[in-house]
Amino acid sequence: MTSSQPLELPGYARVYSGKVRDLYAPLDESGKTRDDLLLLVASDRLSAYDYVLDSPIPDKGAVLTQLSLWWFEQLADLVPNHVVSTEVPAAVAGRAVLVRRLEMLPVECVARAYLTGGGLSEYVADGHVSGVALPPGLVDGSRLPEPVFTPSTKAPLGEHDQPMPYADVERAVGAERAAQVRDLTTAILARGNEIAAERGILIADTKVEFGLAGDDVVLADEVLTPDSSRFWPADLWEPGHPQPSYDKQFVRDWLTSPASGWDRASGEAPPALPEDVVAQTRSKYVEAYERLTGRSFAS
Ligand code: Q0T
Repeated sequence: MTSSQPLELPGYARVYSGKVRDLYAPLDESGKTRDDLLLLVASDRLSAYDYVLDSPIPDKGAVLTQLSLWWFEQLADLVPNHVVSTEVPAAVAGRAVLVRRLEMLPVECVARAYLTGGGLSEYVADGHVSGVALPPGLVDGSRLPEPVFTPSTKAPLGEHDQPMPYADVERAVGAERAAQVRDLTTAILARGNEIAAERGILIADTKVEFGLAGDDVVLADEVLTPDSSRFWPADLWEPGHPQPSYDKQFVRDWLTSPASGWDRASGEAPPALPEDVVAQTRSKYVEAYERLTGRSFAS
């Protein structure tokens, strides 16, 4: 079963729908929303070129949820996480997690291990990314000497995150907290790449979100999935040009081919995907999960 529409879940109130995930609050016996827990539900929706496509990818929500849970375990010695339970309603089995409701920090915590995208644009302009000076001669796809923290603002749905100067992070959360989340974010990406590199995947960059439980910083949201990170196939890595995406390359290639009949510049929504593109894309998510975790994905 493919799941792309937000559901009505008995016993829960929907509190937020993002591009690809939905958040619910559990209701207590008297029907009031509990303030201590949330249900984070991953859909099978796929975004590409800033559109949520009409064609869901079967099992994508479950694969990414299981991958995120596996990464939380791999990172548990670095940072506590928000997971409370994987016992969830049958309608969202495998693709939802019950989490601790945190006071979220108002920062998208991004770290980059390879240079591309917005980080590359900043580097080309003045040799820095997010205030950090980089060596000369780097090109699209170059590995950075070490992961760099490049925070961004949380933009409302439909808008793009903006780079956030580190001094603004300090003003928003305090200098000590800023240094803590900076160091955690780069450590998460470094650990991710240590593990992924042995398994043929490079993680170019990633976005994580932290919340507070009292004074403790807790890792929230999803972690080191292809939706929160750029995954690249290691065997095709060749600095000097844009790298193929591990998960979305079939979709991008088809949407930009004459076969789709779609013109990205037209402002029109992209067409539905052919079933072979859907199947190939599903296979890439499953392959990433199986390579990284060494587990088989049984749907
Ligand atoms: C959150 C309190 O994109 C988001 O949700 C996807 C639907 C971002 N988001 C996270 C929260 C979480 C989490 N995760 C938490 N543990 N506690 N808020 C709110 N929005």
